[in-house]
Amino acid sequence: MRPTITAFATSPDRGRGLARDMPVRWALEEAGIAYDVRLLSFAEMKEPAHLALQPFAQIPTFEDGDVVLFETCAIVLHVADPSDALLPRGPAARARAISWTSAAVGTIEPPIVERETMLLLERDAPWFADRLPRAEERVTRRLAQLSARLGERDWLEDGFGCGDLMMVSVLRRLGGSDLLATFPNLVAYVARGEARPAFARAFAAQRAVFERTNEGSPSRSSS
Ligand code: GTB
Repeated sequence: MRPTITAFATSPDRGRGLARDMPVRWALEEAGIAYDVRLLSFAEMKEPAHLALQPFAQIPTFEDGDVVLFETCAIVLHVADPSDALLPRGPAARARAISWTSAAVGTIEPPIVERETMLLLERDAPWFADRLPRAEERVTRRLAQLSARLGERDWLEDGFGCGDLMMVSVLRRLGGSDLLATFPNLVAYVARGEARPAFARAFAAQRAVFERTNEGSPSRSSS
């Protein structure tokens, strides 16, 4: 039996792999787990059937037998759990990988999402011009700290792990912004993540949804 995840039927990211089904797809690909995808419209996300899985009417979710999960970080850690490729066996290294996975969503992502929300939804607010630089400073402060820690290493710990998967996923939300470009080692880090074959498979799968939708329809896919 294959796990089923949910994703946008029509993602606002237009196939750029920025929605949060992407790290889940990537983790499944790294772990070598085939999966099904249930695509949801925004209306379907608000229906009781989906709310039973995700109380906040969001994607992604993950169903595998009696394991029913929401929250990207929790899903990625669950998928990573039995996989040597994503979570090391030793308890100390394992705990470090979990720390980095949590740091990606708990420490690095919030200022990135705050800035993104301002740019997308709040440009017309009277305070926008005043507050944007401060939001960008908050992003830059975290990027500088992360950059200093990563240094010249390929990955945050010894070898690629779910902490890197989550961190690269979060950094990708900065796109080609100048904020990321200020830190060449982070740009190279993101590129290393994107160069992984599992990333490419996950990216292609979500991109195919966008391309099919643009041609004109379906509501289910497998990968
Ligand atoms: N904390 C939850 C988790 O990590 O799983 C957050 C889930 C979440 O934010 N889901 C978003 C969602 O369902 C999609 S991924 N939003 C619908 C809603 O809340 O009504 C976030 C996202 C959306 C769009 C882009 N984009 O267009 O680039 C990027 C990321």
